[in-house]
Amino acid sequence: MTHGNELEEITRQLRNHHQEHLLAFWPQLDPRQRQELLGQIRELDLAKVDEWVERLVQSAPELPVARRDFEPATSYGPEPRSPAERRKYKEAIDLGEKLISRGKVAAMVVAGGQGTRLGFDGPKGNFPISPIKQKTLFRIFAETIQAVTQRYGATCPWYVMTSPMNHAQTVAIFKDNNYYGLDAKDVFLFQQGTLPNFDFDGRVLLEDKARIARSPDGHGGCIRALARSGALADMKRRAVEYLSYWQVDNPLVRLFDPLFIGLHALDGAEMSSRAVIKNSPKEKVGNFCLVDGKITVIEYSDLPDELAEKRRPDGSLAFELGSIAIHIISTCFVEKLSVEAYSLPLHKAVKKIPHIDPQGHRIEPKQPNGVKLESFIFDALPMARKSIILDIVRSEQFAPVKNATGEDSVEVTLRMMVERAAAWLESAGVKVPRNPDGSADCTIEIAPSFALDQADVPAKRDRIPPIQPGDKLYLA
Ligand code: UD2
Repeated sequence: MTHGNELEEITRQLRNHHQEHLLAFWPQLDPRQRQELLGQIRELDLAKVDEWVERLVQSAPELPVARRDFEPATSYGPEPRSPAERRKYKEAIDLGEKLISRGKVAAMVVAGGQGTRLGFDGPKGNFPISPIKQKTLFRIFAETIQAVTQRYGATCPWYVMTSPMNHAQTVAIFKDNNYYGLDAKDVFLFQQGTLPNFDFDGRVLLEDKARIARSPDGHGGCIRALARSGALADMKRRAVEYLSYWQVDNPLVRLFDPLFIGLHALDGAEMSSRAVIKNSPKEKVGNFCLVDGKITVIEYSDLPDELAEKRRPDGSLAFELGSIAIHIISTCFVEKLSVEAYSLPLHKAVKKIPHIDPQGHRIEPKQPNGVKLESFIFDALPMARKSIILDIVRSEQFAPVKNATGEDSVEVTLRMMVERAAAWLESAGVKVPRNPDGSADCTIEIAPSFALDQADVPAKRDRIPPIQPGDKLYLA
């Protein structure tokens, strides 16, 4: 097809799908820009675009299921609740350790988000968070992986999902930091896909005259990205069977937890989750519900108030299990999901989207002006043959850094890191100076090389000096 014919054909198609404005600036573009724009338009699946506009952009978001169908989900507790469970936990820990030491478990972090709420310039994984050494999130995870590798004598590959918005920067950060001491061949950085952005009338927005406005396709995009990037093939080559999945914002996450991995494997689960007991009915975490007998996450914004507020006779919340986005995912399940038939549903997010207007002027909106579409990894849960939930003690494993101030802020995360370290030392008989309000009157940072969890501390008791009020103590 000649260039002219192709342009005519594309114009006709765009007109049929009410997207002809994408070529509005064609006469002003140079040949390179024209090629670029045509390439982007060719990549748009216009039939899908129509479907998204009708079903998502122009309609109110649908509840995933009718509200009468929600039931609270149940979980394993952080500690066994019966002698039979005690035996099962022991068996699970043994199995989990065996799987890690045989190299069957890999780490996977989703780090493609734009981190706008934190107001940090650059990939969020590069945010310095540790209380004394100012280690970045990426460094803390890398040191944890290294400590696990040393403990179990196995290679634990690390898959890091980025997005086109931060991939090059993330790669440069890993290179500049020499992969934080990990072997570069065991760190696999791969990019998620993007989806076009829309105005409220369903028109695809232009970022500039030759470029369609797009944004990352959500953490659910990891399924397709794992397959497309070759990461899934890499896992299969290494005979990895389980992925330890987490979000880049949580420095307390316990990677490679033998109990969690072992319970998942013993129960024959395909995708499993960690949960916190919610601290309020509307805490901003997903809610684990049972829908048609399947574990399903309903986002806080979608759980009807009367269910969020519902209480049991003992006063606890009926829907108390909050999703903290920590999962074990079997690689065979990823493979199953990566087949089109299992594609995850898209959700609509109304956002402020910079774009150019029909006159070509750059607009930086002050109010939400359009729609981004995303898929969520937790929507895969009901597709799993079997799924289990394991509660955590919040102060041990969950302190996401999301905001500059207020809840889930840097200050809260820092405090939780210090308090966890203090609690670990106290459990080994170390005297930690405390303020009248009970908070630690000192700053403590424990490197993963020193302890991966509380149980590692007693053996190193003689390496811990006495702590005076106001001290800064780094243990590595
Ligand atoms: C997420 C969960 C919420 C709860 C909470 C725990 C959703 C919709 N909600 O809330 O239920 O579990 O976390 O902290 O997920 N990301 C990508 N690519 C994308 C979008 C996000 O990699 O296209 C990553 C991002 O880098 C981050 C994670 O996914 O690591 C979470 O994204 P978020 O900060 O948008 O999620 P949040 O805080 O709304």
